[in-house]
Amino acid sequence: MKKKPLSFDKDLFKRSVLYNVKTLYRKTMEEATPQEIYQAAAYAIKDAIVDHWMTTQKAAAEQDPKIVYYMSMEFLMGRAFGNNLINLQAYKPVKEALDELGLDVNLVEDQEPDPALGNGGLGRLAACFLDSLATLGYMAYGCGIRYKYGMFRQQIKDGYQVEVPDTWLENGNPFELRRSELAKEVKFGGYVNMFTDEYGRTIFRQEGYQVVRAVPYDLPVIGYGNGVVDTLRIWDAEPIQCFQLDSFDKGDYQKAVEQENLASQLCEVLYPNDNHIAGKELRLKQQYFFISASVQTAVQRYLRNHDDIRKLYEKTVFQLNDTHPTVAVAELMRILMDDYYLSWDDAWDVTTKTCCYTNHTIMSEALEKWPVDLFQRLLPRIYQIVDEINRRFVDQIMRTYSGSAGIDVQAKIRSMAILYDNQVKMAHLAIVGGHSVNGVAKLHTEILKQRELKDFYEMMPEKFNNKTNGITQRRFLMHANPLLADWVTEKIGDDWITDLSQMDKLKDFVNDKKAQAEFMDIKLKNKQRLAEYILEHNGVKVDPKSIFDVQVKRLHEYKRQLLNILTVMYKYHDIKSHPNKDFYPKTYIFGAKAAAGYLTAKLTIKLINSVAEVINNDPDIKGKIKVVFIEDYRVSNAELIFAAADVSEQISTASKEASGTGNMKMMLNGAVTIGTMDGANVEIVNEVGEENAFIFGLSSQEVMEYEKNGNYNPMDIYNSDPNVKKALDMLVDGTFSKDKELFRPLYNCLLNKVGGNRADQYFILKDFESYLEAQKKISDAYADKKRWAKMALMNTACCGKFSSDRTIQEYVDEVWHLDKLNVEAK
Ligand code: 26W
Repeated sequence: MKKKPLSFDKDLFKRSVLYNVKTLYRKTMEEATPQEIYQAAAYAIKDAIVDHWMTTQKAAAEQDPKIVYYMSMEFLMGRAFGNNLINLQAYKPVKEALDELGLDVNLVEDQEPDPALGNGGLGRLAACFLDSLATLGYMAYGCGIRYKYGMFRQQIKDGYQVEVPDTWLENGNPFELRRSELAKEVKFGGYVNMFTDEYGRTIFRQEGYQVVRAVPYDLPVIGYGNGVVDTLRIWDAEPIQCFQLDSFDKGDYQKAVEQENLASQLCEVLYPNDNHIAGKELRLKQQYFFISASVQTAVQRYLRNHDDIRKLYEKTVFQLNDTHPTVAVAELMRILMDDYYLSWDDAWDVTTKTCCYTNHTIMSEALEKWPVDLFQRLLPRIYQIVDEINRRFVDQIMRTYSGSAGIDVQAKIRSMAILYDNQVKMAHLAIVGGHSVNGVAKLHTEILKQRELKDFYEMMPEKFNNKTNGITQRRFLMHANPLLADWVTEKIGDDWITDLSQMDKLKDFVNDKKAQAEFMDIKLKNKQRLAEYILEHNGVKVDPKSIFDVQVKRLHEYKRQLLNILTVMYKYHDIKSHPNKDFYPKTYIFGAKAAAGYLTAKLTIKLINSVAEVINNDPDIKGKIKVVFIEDYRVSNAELIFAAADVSEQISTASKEASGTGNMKMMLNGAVTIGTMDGANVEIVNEVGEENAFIFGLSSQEVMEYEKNGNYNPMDIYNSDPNVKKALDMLVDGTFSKDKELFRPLYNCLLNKVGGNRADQYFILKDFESYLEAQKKISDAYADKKRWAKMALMNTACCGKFSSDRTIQEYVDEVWHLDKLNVEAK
C-alpha cells in the first residue's frame, strides 16, 4: 500500500515567511536581503519540523525503543534547507510558495552556509547514516562537537591552496535548538583521591580539576516522508561560572582564568587532518569533552524510565566512528563504577555489551596513539581505568596463549596490549572494550582480519564483521540531480526513494534507444549546469560535449591525484607531438582539500593548477583537453559535480582506500568508474559487471607482496618505459613552471627514498601504463554513443546495494538490534 505523503501547509508557510521577515528584521520582503529571506524561510520550515520532532520524542517516550548513539567527531552534514524540504516532502510546495513571493528556491538555498563539521569520507558517512536512521524509523542520536570553525574554506591563489576560516555560524543557525537545560560538566586534570566511604566502598574522586560546561545544541534529522525526526546533538563548551575579578585567592583566580580559556578553546576548530594524527593535546580534550557529555546524557536518559543500570545495553548502543570517540569505553566504566557503584565485572559486562567500533582506515599514520603522560595528566581517573582494562586484557592474552605450541606470548602482548611503549593505543581499547568491530567494505574487512588486526581476529573472531558503506539517495540523487530523479520515477515509480534496490528495474531500459537518449540528455544538461559553475568560478570555458572525467576527494598520496595529473601531462605531450591524432575531447575535473601541513599534497594542488594554466591556454591543443581545479570542494558543489560526471576516478593504490563513498555517489548518477580493485570499487564492479567499468592496476595482494618483500624498484620503470620517463621529466623540465625546481619534490618522491619512505610508495609508476590503457578504452567507449549510454545507465541501474539504508539495516539486524519506532505520519 502506498503511504500518504506528509501534509504541508503552503499558505501557512508563506504567511510565516512574511511574518518572520517582519519580526526578525523589521522589514518587508522588498527590503529584506537574500540572507534575511533565507533565515525567514528556514525558521518557517523549522516550525513545520518541530511538530514532527515532538511527535517522535513522544512516541519514543511511550514505546521505549532501543537507541543508537552514533559517536563521531565529525558530521559533514552539508546544507540543511533543501534536504529538509525533500525529506518533509515539501520541496515542490515551498518552491511554488517562494515563486509566488517572487523568489527563486535555488537562490534562497544558496544563502545557507555549507556546514562542514567534518573532513571527508568519515564525516559524510555519519551524515548519510543519520538520514537513513531517521528514514528507516529508528531512534538515534548523532553525538558530536559544535565547532565554531568547521573545515577551512579553500581559496586558490596563484595556483596554491590558501586556508581561510569557515565562519559558518556568523549569521546563526536557524535549525538549531540550544538546550542549556541539558548542560553537563566535564572535568579535566587534577588528581584522583581514593578513600573508603561510610558504607565501606572504595571511592575514587577526581580533585583539583578544571571543569567546563558542555551545552548541547540539537539539530533535527528528518526521515523521508515518515514523520520521524531524530537528533544530531552537538556540544559547545562554556565556562562554568563567571568568576569574580576581585577574588583575593590568587590560586582560584588563576584557575578560573584557565578554565575560561579552556572553555573558549575547546570547540574552536575542527582538526583539518584526514588520515593523519597530529597528536595534539587539544584534540584529546575535544574527544573526552564530547564523549563525557554524551555518555552522561545516555545514561541519564536510560535511567529516566529504567532502574537497573546493569541492563543499560538492552536499550542503548554506542557506535564509535573510528577510534576518535574511544574514550567512551573508559568513561562509561567510570560512570558505572564511580557514580552507580557497579563492580568492575558488572561494569565491564555493561560496557562491552554497549560499545561497538568501526574502523575506517588502515593507513598507519592514522592510528591514534596517545603518549601515556599526556593521557594521564589530562584524564587521571580515565587513565587508571584504561590501565586496569589493559592489565586484565594482558592477563587474558597470557591465559589464552601460554603453553600453546609455537605461539610467542610476548609477541602477542606486544601487538595487542592497549598500553605499550608508553602509548595508549585507542584502536586496541576500542576492540577490547566492545562487542563488534567492523570494516567498511568487504576487502577492507578482510585486510583487517588477515593483516592489520590479525591477532585480535584470531583471539576474538566473533567480534569481527563487515558493513559495506552506503550513501543516501535522497541527497545525492533527489536533491543533487532532480532531472534524473524525476526521470527514474517516471520509468519505475518512486519506491527507489526509500528502497534503492528498485533501481534494478531500470535494467529493462538499458537497450531502449529512447531511454538511452533521454538519459544522456539529462547528463548533458547537468554538464551544462556544471560548465556554467566552472565558467563563473574558474573563468574557464569547458565543452559540455567533452568527456567529464572527475576526481573529487581529499588530497592524499594514496588516492593518487598525482597519477591522474601525470597522465594528463603525458597526453598533453602526446597531442603536441601528434597534432593530427584522433583524440576525444576531455575535461579533467579535480576538487580536493589538502591538510594544511601536508606539503606533498599542497604541491600536488599547485601542480594541477599549473598544468591547467598551461594546457587551457595552449592554442595547439585546440580545446581537446581542459583541466579544471574546482576551488573549495564541499558537499554543496559536490552535488553539482556528481550529477555531471561521465567518468568517476577511483584510482587509489589497491588496499589503501577502506571503502570510498564518492565512487557510489557518481555511480548513482550514471558515471562509469575507472578504478583499481580497492575498497568498495570491488563491490561496485561486482554489481555492475566488469564490462561496465574500467579496472586497472596492481591488486591489493600484489601491493601487499611488494610491501612485504621490498622489491619494487620504480627507477627500473623510469629507465625502461619512455612514456613514464616523459611524464616524470615534464615535472622538472620547465614545461609547467618557470622554476624548474618547483615540482622537484614530487619527482623525487617517485624515484628516490625520501624521509624514510620507499621510492614511489604508492606504486604510481607501476600502474601508469595500465591506467593509460584503461583511459584509452574509455575514450573508445565514449565515442560509441550507444555503448556509453548503456554503460552509464547500467551504473545507475546497479547501484541499489550502495544505499546507506541498506548499510544501516545491516547494522540494525546484525549489531544494534534496534526497534522500529511507530510514529503516525501527519
Ligand atoms: C586526525 C586523524 C584522522 C584519522 C582518520 C582523521 C580522520 C580519519 C578518517 C578515518 C579518515 C576517513 O575519512 N576515512 C574514510 O572513511 C570513509 C568512510 O568509511 C571511507 O569511505 C574512506 O575510504 C576512508 O578513507
